[in-house]
Amino acid sequence: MGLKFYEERVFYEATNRYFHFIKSKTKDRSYLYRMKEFQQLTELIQKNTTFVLTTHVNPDGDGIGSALTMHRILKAHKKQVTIINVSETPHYLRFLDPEIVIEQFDVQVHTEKFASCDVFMALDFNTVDRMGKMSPVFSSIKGKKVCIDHHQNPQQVFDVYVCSTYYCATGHILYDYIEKSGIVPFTFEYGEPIYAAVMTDTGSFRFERTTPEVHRLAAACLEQGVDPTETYRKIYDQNPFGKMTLLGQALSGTELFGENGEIAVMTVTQQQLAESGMKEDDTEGFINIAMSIARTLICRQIWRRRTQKRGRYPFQRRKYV
Ligand SMILES: [Mn+2]
Repeated sequence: MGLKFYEERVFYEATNRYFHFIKSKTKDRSYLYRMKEFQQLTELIQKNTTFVLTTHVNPDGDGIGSALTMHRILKAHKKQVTIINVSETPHYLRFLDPEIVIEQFDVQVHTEKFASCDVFMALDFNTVDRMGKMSPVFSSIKGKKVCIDHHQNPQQVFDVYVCSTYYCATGHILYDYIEKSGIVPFTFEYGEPIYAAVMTDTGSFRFERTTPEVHRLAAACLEQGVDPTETYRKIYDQNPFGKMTLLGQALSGTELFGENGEIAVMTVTQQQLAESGMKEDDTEGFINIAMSIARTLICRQIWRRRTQKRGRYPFQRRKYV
């Protein structure tokens, strides 16, 4: 009984946070003119030579796509630029980086690069802890620190912010920047990573920030030769069979709470993970499938771990939708 009560309590917390998020989002009118930030960014690019870019731990399509887009903008301006990520590029996003310009963080090799670069850019995250085990190098950076991101409440540790929750993805910010600043002509080499960034962060053009402007962005990418069918297939149709059997188990164990079943609870056990041969990261997207249950507004995915010592079931927050 204790377990049930705890589950319900955390789900009501999740509900409150969700409505707070929606309320705060509608107040954001700061997107109307981003030109000041875009001019700052252009000046930084023009006046400096060495750049280090990074995205968050466990990068998604937006993180990888944005980093590659900025890398290509800087290369077009003959800058020295390195992308250093803490996690390796997920296999389904490697087609975006055919020349393998993204490097994975190595303390020995990269510490000096962070310390000595003219400009450091954080793409698709806004707090230092999202750099995972790479976080300690942040304080060694002597150059300008730039945050380019679309999440709420950026940490006050950067020198320049190109941030607004108006945008559906960091790739959307970069598209707007290219369009408004004319820093580079918009071609396929920017269109492909930007399309992947926006497609993944909007849940394939269906989440709330999918505006007419976002569809015009998609149209511009297609005009440059991006193939929507192929891009989707490369990113999403890559599931190992074990992931599908795990999804089946997670769905058959899903429970509904609330008066009309507005809250869905999906549980994945460590035993199920082990049996399917999958890792926690492989459950990415499960929550969206639970959200497709009619009338469900909130879903939370729970990890149930049985600790050897006490035989308890601690919970870990996974994701709010
Ligand atoms: Mn993003």
